[in-house]
Amino acid sequence: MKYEEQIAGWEQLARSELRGEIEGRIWHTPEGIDIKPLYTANDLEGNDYLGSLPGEKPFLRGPRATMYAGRPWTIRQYAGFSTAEASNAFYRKGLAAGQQGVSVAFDLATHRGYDSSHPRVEGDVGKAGVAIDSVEDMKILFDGIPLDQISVSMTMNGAVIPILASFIVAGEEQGVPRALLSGTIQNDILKEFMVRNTYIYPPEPSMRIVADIIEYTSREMPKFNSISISGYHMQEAGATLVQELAFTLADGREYVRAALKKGLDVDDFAGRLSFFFAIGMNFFMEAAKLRAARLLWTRIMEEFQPKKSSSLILRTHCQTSGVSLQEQDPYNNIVRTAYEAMSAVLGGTQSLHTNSFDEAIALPTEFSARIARNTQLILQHETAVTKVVDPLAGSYYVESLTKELADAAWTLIEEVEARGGMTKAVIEGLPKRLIEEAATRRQAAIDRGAEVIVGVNKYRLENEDQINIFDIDNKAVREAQVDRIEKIKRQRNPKSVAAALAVLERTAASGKGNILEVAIEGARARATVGEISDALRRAFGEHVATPKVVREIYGQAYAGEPEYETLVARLVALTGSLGEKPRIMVAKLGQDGHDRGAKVIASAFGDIGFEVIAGALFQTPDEAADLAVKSKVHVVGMSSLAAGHKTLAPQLVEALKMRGADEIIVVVGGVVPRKDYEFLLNHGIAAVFGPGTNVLEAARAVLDLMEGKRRN
Ligand code: 2CP
Repeated sequence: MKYEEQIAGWEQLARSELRGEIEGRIWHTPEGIDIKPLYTANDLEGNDYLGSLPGEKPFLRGPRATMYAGRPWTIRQYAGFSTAEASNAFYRKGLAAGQQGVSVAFDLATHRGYDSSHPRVEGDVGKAGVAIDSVEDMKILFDGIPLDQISVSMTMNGAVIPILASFIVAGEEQGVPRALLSGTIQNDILKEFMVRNTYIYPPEPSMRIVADIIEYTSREMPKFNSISISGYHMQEAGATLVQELAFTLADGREYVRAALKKGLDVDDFAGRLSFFFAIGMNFFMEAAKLRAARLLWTRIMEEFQPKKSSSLILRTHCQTSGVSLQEQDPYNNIVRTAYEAMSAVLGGTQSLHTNSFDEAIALPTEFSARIARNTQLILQHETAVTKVVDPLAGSYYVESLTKELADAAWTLIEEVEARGGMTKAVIEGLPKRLIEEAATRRQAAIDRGAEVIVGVNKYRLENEDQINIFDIDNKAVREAQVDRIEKIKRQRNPKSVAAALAVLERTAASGKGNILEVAIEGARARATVGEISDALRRAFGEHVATPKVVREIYGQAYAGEPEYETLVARLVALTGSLGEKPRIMVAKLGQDGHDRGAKVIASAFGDIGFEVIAGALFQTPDEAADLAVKSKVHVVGMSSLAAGHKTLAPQLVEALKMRGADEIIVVVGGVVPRKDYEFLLNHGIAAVFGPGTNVLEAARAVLDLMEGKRRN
């Protein structure tokens, strides 16, 4: 029988099993790729890469010939909290228990270039990462960890100059010359403007910083990866896998151009560019995404005509998806993470972080961190997945998916190119808008139950057992950091500090010289992270984003559905009785730049019929209260994802009271552990919406509060 006839036979069988058309079983993915129930050899037609081998161009099957059969991926768990001492102890324990590399999470004050003593960061110090104010903290962070043997990743973008400078000096003072330091600095500023928001300076000088770091590390630190070009945060912010792939690679191309503009030879730095992707729950598509990424990166790099084949290779770190973790029935997260980890490994990652099951609500405990690490150890030692290179190769489905993803991403990459490259596209706001639209669409799909999340919108438990979670005494950390800063300032030579900072400011302002090179002198003289950042602020200015809200995506997804229309009608009635639309301000306080939740809420509430005022990022409680009063809002919705809520929410309530505006209803949404609800409710917060809240339910609750207030 001919193959076509065989397939026609299958179709007939399938129709009779389904008692209907097969077309109804096609899954229309958010990526715009239609997934069929069956893939056959016909789907491989026109696929030019089936015969390629791992370690060879175009590296689709892996960057190394032997992959994990030669050396397994690095188990690199991202961690950091409170003080350098506490984080150091955590790293040492992790390394003793099988972790193979270190990955530092800094707190948001450090990310944004503020010392712990700065008044703007009161709620942020030591919360979502470790507080690092100077070389002294950095030395404690790596005490007893040999920096010539253990590779260190540092997730830092905004304050990348003082942090990398302090790391280099800490290495030197540990007896490890910079040429022997191995590791990776994230140093990927473009995605900060799109989604992650820990930028400090405007895009153009920020790109110079990236290029200066590539220049310096390629010359002085041959074992160090100068950048980790990251799609992770795009997916976390709601990007489809095609968007994540396209924008990340387009960012990479932009960084290569920035480095070439500095006069570097492509072969001197390309081999030390690295990548970072998220791995979510779409199991095969995620693995295919990594294969497609390597294929497309080779295509992009060939344009620059490198001589070394290593310049064409995409090497990547992966992290299991944070947004796939749920607060409800949290042990399910262990299962989710294990599947995601397997997908990353089948896709051929070089390094991997597996999330802890409690990370939807707090930083990991020792217990949850152990399970996360063991998830990878079990993969490496018990499942035999390391024995064979690229085991998915030749799969009709995965090969077809790899090509479809690559084609779709390439179209988007070309669109960015037509707009003049990624820096321009970012300034115009194209990627940010597309990602926010995708995020809003997805939220509507979850709220409507079209996308099932077990334990959240289906199979939900009636009673949830509370799990132990880890909390940080933010006040104690801040006091300890302030004491250390004061001690350093007493002991250092003020003249050397002032001179180093003046040189740094001049180097930045003049556009000549290497900023990292001169910042190292500042760090050595014990200039703090805040002082070095301020010198650059004086030269470059600061970036201030204007918040924009996407419209008519959430509403469209719900159009005509009774529960949505009922809510819209309630809004119309309330608007009639108020004589104006109910006004809600969505506020982000402190240095928490995670704005996916805030953006989705603003967008959905706007569609339902509220007038939405989107507050700027990084406001203090006083600034937010001023804006709320000026805008005459009825409700402030504070979105908190970085654990600052217990400090910042009561301060906001107080600030409104001081302005005589205590009639404004304050609600809090985001990553708020249940054990904090009572505290917030006792401090003037009217309602708390934790992770997994259905947006329509939140809107209903806000309306109840407003109507209740009018009746009283
Ligand atoms: C690898 N090697 C091999 C083989 N495989 N040698 C022989 N046979 C093999 N099969 C060699 C490599 O060439 C390298 O040596 C060494 O072994 C280490 O391997 P690697 O593949 O380079 O692994 P790595 O050192 O772990 O580096 C992986 C990355 C790096 C991806 C290149 O950039 C990295 O570690 N990134 C991590 C980023 C990270 O952790 N980010 C955290 C994000 P040579 O070096 O001598 O060649 S935190 C996220 C949060 C959410 C946030 O951002 O907010």
